[in-house]
Amino acid sequence: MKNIKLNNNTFSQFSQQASIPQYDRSKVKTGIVHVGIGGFHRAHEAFYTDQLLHKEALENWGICGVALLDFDTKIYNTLQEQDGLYTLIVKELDGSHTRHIIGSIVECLFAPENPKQVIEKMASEEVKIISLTITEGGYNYNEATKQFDFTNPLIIHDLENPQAPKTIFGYLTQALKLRKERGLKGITIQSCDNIQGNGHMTQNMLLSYVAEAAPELVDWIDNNVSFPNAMVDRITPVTAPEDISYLKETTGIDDAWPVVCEPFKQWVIEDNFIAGRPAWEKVGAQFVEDVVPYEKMKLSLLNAGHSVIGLLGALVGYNTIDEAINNTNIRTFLNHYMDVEVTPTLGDLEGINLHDYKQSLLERFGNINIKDQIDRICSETSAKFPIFILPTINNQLANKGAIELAAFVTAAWAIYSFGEDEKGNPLAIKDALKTTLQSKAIEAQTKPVIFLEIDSVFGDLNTNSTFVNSYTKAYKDIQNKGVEACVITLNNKYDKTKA
Ligand code: CS2
Repeated sequence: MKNIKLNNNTFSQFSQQASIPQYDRSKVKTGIVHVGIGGFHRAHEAFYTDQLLHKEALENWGICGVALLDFDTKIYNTLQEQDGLYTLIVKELDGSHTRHIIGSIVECLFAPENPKQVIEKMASEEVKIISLTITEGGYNYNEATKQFDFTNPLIIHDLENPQAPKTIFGYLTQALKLRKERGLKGITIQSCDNIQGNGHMTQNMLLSYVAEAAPELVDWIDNNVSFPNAMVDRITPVTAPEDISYLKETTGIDDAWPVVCEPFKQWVIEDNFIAGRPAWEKVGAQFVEDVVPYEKMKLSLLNAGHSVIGLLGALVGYNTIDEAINNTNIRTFLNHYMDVEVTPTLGDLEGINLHDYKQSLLERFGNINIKDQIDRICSETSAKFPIFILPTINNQLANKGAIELAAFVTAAWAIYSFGEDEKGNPLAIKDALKTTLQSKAIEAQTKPVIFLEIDSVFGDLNTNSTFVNSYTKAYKDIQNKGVEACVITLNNKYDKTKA
């Protein structure tokens, strides 16, 4: 098969191999600036928006994708060369692939190359929404102080160089300043990251920064910017080289960076858009008044579930989530964790069948076609743990509930951070706190509690004797017997308690 590079001139040739944009892309104008054009955005918001552009003649909701970091050069160059087009490959449960060529990203900007252009774009009148996928760590929140981290060198840089910022906070501040000066009213800043109360978090962190950088802007933001909370969901593994070559070989589509994802998708959003919004509900998003329970459920079951399987699975020696969850002992452990320790913390979830939700997670994690990398799941655990697992622990401790399984996972993370699995193979630790994690992990081998002293991750958990005792016991058990033997013992105990 002849391979053809994907771009605006060629995409219509692929109508047999994929669904293609049926709308006139040249008419679509930017209404959304999205920061962070990695896989997740392209499998989620950009997909929903593309679907909507098929339904509505409203062409003012195109997306301008912004690559914020130096590290994003490759995705920026790829999307530039492909006129914003890319292939979304949905890996169905039966092993087949459904392909969509997505056309909703109509412009791309590379912030490190031209910060002014990005600020101008965010400040332009036609932009009504600035949405973000900047990862859990991108919000610059410190778990120990419960505040914005002004010691971050990038933040110090932005305060000193307001015209050439490096962080999202520097960019937003400059753009909002311009909007105020120009008399523009109303813009929504919409987080699409996995954080409890992601809208509130964005608002609080931005206002903390602005209070230092441009205090005169605080009132204007209070009156003119809305920050909807949202729950976002679609498992999107890192695209593997085989995904790119398989697409080329089977379809002739030469796409330098397609995105692969699972069939499931969910987006539950608070309807709080001060300057209007696309009718995403027409393509499956849910608008609700209170998104908190949905967020809590997803973060503490799905995302925490991922971390549980990832950390235990990595130590046992698995590479992908499906391999680990298809080990019955690990699967049963996760079931117990969800039922015994997470479920009591979730409160009322009107209209949701929690039992079905938990079962669906096991099915999604078990999808053998997805091949979601354990490396991806365990990366940046220092930013994920405080959001995915710590709230469950704190809640359970406050209510004198069980924490043994969460303590076991924490111990597994401490041992994981040493950088070797149980077979002696190296584990690639990818984490902003890597150096700290590794030095604490070494000390923890003789005194496990030392790992809990990383207060930006654990807060004051190291002072809670119930947790420390359980964690220390788990640590020693794993050291002596290995993860799987311990998991079997715990499963036996909880099988009986639940029976
Ligand atoms: C994962 C998420 O990063 C992680 O650890 O749990 O990326 C997860 O796959 C998505 O949130 C699914 O919606």
